[in-house]
Amino acid sequence: MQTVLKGPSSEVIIGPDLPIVMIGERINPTGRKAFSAELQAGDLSRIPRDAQAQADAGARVLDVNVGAASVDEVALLPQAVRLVQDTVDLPVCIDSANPAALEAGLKAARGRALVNSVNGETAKLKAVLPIVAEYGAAVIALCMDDSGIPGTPEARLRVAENILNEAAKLNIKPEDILFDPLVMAISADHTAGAVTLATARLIRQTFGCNMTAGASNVSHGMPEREVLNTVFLTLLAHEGVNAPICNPLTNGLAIRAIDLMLGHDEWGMGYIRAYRALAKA
Ligand code: THG
Repeated sequence: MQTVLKGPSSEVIIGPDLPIVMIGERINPTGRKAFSAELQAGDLSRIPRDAQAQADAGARVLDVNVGAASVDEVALLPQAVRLVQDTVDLPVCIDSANPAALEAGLKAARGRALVNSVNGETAKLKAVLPIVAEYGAAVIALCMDDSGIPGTPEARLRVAENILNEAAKLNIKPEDILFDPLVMAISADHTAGAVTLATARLIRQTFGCNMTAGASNVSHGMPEREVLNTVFLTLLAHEGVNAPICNPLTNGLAIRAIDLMLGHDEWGMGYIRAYRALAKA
């Protein structure tokens, strides 16, 4: 099963036997005070720099999230999307909790974008899936619904199945859905990583769909976050998460190492190229 995304004049394919597609997470005000303040002042000048740096570090898709407190996302998200794609020829992953902002972002996006995100909540399905269908986009589907985030892998799988069925009604195909098994902080629950990994395995076995995950969420509140993030990305990849949302500046070389170890990097050229780029920078 292959998910095809497009930039202004580029194409990215996500599939089980292909190299991992990094979705760069850094255009997001969460935990970034300076960027939040800039967004609140309407200053988007950091975005081209962040976009270029992530692309240079191997990101193949860029997440775009401008959801700082009191920001008008409907106005700002399309501007941010245009700025990203004026800088780098990559598909965008349009990240907002607000369906109107998602639609405004889709209008501004060139190529074929990824919508971040829908979930199994009745209202979300109703608001987001028709937009995804109308724009012919792909979509990230979070394994949670009106009762919250299920505690077991089996219950998360049932949410995924429900989303697949609702999407099918609008002719959105399984290959155009990236499931997100949901990554929670390991500092709050030491079984959180295991539940996410088991969910990913079930989704891969049952539906064969491609998957994403916000890997960096796992390490909130813990020391040496990079160690935890790298280890978790490795385990996630082994369970079929082939398009993680992560920080390419810190995870780029590890991602290429994972590809190499999984047999997805002939002669290790991807790894060596990433090493050389890092050594030069
Ligand atoms: N699933 C999906 N989308 C998502 C998430 C997910 N989007 C947002 C988030 N989770 C993934 N993106 C981030 C972005 C930043 C961080 C974590 C996940 C992060 N930021 C640092 C902090 O908060 O401390 C600061 C980063 C910095 O200064 O560079 O950790 O799960 N579908």
